[in-house]
Amino acid sequence: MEDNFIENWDLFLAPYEQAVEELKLKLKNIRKEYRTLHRHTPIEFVTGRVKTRESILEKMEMREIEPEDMLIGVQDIAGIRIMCQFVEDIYEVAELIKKRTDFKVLLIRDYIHHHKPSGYRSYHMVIEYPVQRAKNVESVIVEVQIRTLAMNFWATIEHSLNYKYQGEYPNHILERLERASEAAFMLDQEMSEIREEIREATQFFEQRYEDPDTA
Ligand code: 0O2
Repeated sequence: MEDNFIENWDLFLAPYEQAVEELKLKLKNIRKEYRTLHRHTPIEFVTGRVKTRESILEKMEMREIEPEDMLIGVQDIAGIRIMCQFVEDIYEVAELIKKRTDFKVLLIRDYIHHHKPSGYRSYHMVIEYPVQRAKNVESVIVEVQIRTLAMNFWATIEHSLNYKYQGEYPNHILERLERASEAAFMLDQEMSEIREEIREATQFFEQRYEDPDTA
């Protein structure tokens, strides 16, 4: 696919880079605040990335997205991933995000209550984030994915396999992936059942060992 519909890709991607850096810091600060108050933090860790030019073009080609529809069709040029211990934490983080005044939530896709046919589970929020540039404010779209550690484990493995098989899984792999997705779901359910005990144990442990994120 031709890439000249964007004059300068570095310049185009710069506000997305800035949005990801700022959001990572803001979310890490939520974690820090909870820890300072010695409360269970719903955020375990945060990662973020900006799609490369190649990856944007690849997605557009695969989904037959025209250049003028890029911003609607590729909503995850900037992506933030928030990992949580428990499913309940995901919804707590989602509430915190909805109440923020520094950006706007545009839409929500709950792939936990309605998992994808692939077995993918995660909570997606598409937000509009205003980035203060040198001379103006540029609003960019950021996809925030919130998931448990178990959901993240499954999605990471499936993502790597998808690269190899390009979505055309042999049956035995497909079956294993489906079973692994159910197993991850059950692991989350089991952990939720004993979360009060886990929380107490974690807090006890954390008070003795310094968290590099809050140091
Ligand atoms: P990467 O490398 O992860 O950044 P839509 O399908 O358009 O209604 P959705 O699902 O939010 O809405 O968008 P999309 O484009 O399908 O998926 C966006 C991102 O969600 C993907 O990014 C993945 O990170 C994750 N995702 C969605 N479905 C799956 C899935 O079945 N398996 C895994 N492992 N991840 C998934 P990219 O573009 O794949 O890139």
